[in-house]
Amino acid sequence: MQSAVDIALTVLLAASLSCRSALGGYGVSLFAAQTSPPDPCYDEHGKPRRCIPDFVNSAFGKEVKVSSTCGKAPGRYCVVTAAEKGDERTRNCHTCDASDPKKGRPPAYLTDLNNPHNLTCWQSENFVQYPQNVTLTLSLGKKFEVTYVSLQFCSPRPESMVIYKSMDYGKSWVPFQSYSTQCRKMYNKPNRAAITKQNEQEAVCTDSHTDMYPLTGGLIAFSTLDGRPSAHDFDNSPVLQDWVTATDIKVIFSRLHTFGDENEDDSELARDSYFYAVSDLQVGGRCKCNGHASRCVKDRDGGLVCECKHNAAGPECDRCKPFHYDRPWQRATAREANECVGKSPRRAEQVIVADTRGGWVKIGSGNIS
Ligand SMILES: [Ca+2]
Repeated sequence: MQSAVDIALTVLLAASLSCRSALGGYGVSLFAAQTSPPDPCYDEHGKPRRCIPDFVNSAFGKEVKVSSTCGKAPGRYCVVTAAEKGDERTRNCHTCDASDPKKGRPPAYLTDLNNPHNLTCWQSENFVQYPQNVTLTLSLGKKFEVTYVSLQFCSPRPESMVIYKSMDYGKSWVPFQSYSTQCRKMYNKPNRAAITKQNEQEAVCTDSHTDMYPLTGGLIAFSTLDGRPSAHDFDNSPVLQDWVTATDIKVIFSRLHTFGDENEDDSELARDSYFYAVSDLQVGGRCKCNGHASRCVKDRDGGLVCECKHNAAGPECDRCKPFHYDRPWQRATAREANECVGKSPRRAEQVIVADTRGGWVKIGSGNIS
């Protein structure tokens, strides 16, 4: 129950605010000072315009499911070093132990803060060699438009690996790009095939970035639009808009590089030197909102959704909200916001008043907008 004083205060406050509003917009400027910065989805005149969420590393802090991690039972691994290619190699051996925070190399180290002065590396078990593989699977939680996928290695880079994407939360997967010294043999694909307008949505295999050197710190960075002819006209390319869309990313390490010593005399020492280790997995891109939202927010269930403007709706602002179907939904472009058009009925109102003869008559009806 409100006390009499409270009610009196409320009435006074309401009265003073309405007075200020009436008196030359004082009330308006009072509120303007308190509101957040202008909405990027509208220009200074309130006209809708395309808006997009910030560019982020959507892998950061997310859980990566990994098929193999060292240290379930504490075990030896050896790091091979050589000042340069052809130099004599030395091995320094350590222990991987998942139960010891100082000696564990867990999957969480794939997506933690990447500090170049203190690299944290996830590491697989030793010698998971072809035809066995190691997979890393990452769910982004919703559709993103992915610009790049990158991996920074602590071990040598793999001899063969594939990056896949899913657009349906992991039900089906398509390759994004593969890397191999033997594209044809491993993945039945030509090496560095040309991409034309006819096959822009096709994954390519390349032998670049597959050298065993550097033995640590090597990078693989796949740029989704690189070399694709319609990239400069992305707004008008539904094929490429589809190509960059992903809900999940999977990386399969197919084959380890070795020095060929794994079957020699001291094969155990050699085998303990071959594993996959990665310090940073990044998926650079933007939350996909089709140009109708400037940010993504958590919904009631904790899932990520676009904060749709322009009368659009859906997790990716991929449809029009009810009563706004006056023209078909469209993605916003740099030139045209393509907002959904229509009017929401606040209430279907019928105004009925008493007529002079003692009966009732309807004097107005319909939508108030
Ligand atoms: Ca790390």
